[in-house]
Formats: sequence, C-alpha cells, structure tokens
Amino acid sequence: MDIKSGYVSIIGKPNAGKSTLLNSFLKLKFSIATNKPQTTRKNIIGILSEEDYQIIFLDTPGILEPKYLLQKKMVEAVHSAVADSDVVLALAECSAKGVHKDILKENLVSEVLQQTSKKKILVLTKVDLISQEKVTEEIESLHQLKMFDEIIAVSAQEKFQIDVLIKLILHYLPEHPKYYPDDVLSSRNERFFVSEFIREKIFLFFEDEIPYSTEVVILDFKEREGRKDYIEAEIYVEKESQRKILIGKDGSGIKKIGAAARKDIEAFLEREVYMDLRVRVKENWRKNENMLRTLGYDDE
Ligand SMILES: Nc1nc2c(ncn2[C@@H]2O[C@H](COP(=O)(O)OP(=O)(O)OP(=O)(O)O)[C@@H](O)[C@H]2O)c(=O)[nH]1
Ligand SMILES: [Mg+2]
Repeated sequence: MDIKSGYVSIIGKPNAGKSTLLNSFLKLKFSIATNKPQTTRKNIIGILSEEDYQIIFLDTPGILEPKYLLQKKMVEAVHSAVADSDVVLALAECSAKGVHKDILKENLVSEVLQQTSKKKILVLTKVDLISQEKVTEEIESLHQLKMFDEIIAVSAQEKFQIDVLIKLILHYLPEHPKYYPDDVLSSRNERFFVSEFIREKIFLFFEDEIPYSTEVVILDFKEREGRKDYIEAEIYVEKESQRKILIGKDGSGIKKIGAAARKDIEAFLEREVYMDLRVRVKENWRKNENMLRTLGYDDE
C-alpha cells in the first residue's frame, strides 16, 4: 500500500483558531485554546495516524511583533515549524465583518509566507460566523492574489469541512513511510500536557497581565501503586501582587484552577490524579534568557 506522511504547520495571528483546528483534526482536547490571544507559546506536535497516511501537525504560537524575549522565542518557534513542514496551513479568521486579511499585508505572517517555498493552503477559520455568500465572494477575490496553492473555509467548532481539508493536505503530502508508530500522539510528554492544562485555566479565569506573566512548571509526577498519580506543580508569576490574586481569598483562586485543571488532566491521562499546586514569584522570568531556556523555550 502507498503510504503518505508528512509535516504540516498551522500558523497565523494570535486567536485565529490554530489550536482549536488541531484539536478537531485529532478529535481530542489536545492543544489548549482560549479566547485570549497568545494562548499557545510552544510548538505542539499532534500526530494523526490512519491506515494509509500519517500527518504530523505543528500547532504554533500566534505571530506578533515581539515586545519581550518570550515573545521573540514564540516567533522563532513559528519559523522553525515552517522550515520543518511539507505543507503550511495559513489561518485567517472570519467574523461577522468579513475575513481578517491582515496576514496578507506587510507583517510578520506575510513575511513568513513569502520566505517559504512550501505548499501553502489558506484556511479561513470560524466560517460559522459569516454568511456563505460573503465567504464565496471573499474566496474568489483571494484567489486573484495567487499567493496560495489552495483556499478553503472551515469551522472547527461546527466540524465543517475538516475532512475536506485533510483530503486537500494529503494531496500535497509525499509518499513516505510513517515517521511514528500509530499509537504515538505527540512528541511532547505527559508533564507538558499537564502544565498546559493548568496554564489554560489561568488564561480562562484571570484577566489583564496575569495570564501573560504566568508559567507552569511540573516539579514531580509519579505513578503510585494502588493510589492516584501524584503531581506537584508550581505556577510562576512575576510579582507578589500577582501571587496574591492567583491564590485568591482563602485560597479560592488556586483551588478553582486546580479543580478545573484536574478534570482535563484526568480525561487526558485516563486515570485519576492528586495535585499539589503552589504559586511562586520569579521576577522577570519572561525576559531572562537562562530562565526561558530552563523552561524549554528553545526546544522543538
Ligand atoms: N465561532 C467559532 N469560534 C472558534 C472556532 N475555532 C476557534 N474558535 C474560538 O476562537 C478562540 C481562539 O481559538 P484558539 O484555537 O485558542 O486560537 P489560536 O490561534 O490557537 O490562538 P493563540 O494560541 O493565542 O495564537 C477561542 O475562543 C475558540 O473557541 C470556530 O470554528 N468557530
Ligand atoms: Mg493556540
């Protein structure tokens, strides 16, 4: 049997729907997704294996003009994902007003697109928010630009056109044996997913600078005979005032994060866990090269 396999990067502006799209390809809550921009910070590999193909998706951080070292590393992660891929999915989100075409203008995303000779598919996301007529009109005018090999409109939320997009990707993938065994879902380990599920709750429950000043570190994660898995995690913030806000009155904030994260973690791991969660101040971790390296921002 001829097998097709390859790498497909998912890129776009913050909040375009990249992580939600990856989750709908894999039919799993996998990459964290929230209504706040810059939710994703590191490339996330999600592997879709079927009998005759394997697609290795790379979900990337939203591209923005970097203001501090962490954001610079997030943009570097996008460049490395594109360099590693056979096909690039460039996402542009729809809203009631129309398609957000900023990725086609002079900015970092269009730069990435122009620099690469990879096959490019323009994916209009959140098409449930716009009328069919308007989309057809937009697609026609976008075809005139001749920037993309294909253009397709999808809705990850409504599971609309996801299968069609997979077929389109397969058309451009090379014949190649599978890179990973069928049961491998990601190159990231369980610790990584645990920390992401905790970080997602902070993005969901807290506002302003708090989510952006936060990092989650797993200190210990062990399986215990006859007992629940034990997870010890620390949430880093940049200031004492942020630590107080996260902990909340009588610990209500941290309890809420822990309870919600534990639900997702248990669903993902398919087993029960006991979680010990603390908050610690690490001044300026977002701007410190050594800290960021320790936190894994140079990996993958
Ligand atoms: N209506 C609608 N909303 C969607 C759809 N896909 C994603 N969203 C919403 O858009 C928001 C952003 O989604 P994400 O998947 O986190 O976007 P992202 O591009 O990964 O964002 P960053 O990681 O921050 O760059 C979330 O609130 C999603 O629920 C869709 O198909 N329809
Ligand atoms: Mg994301």
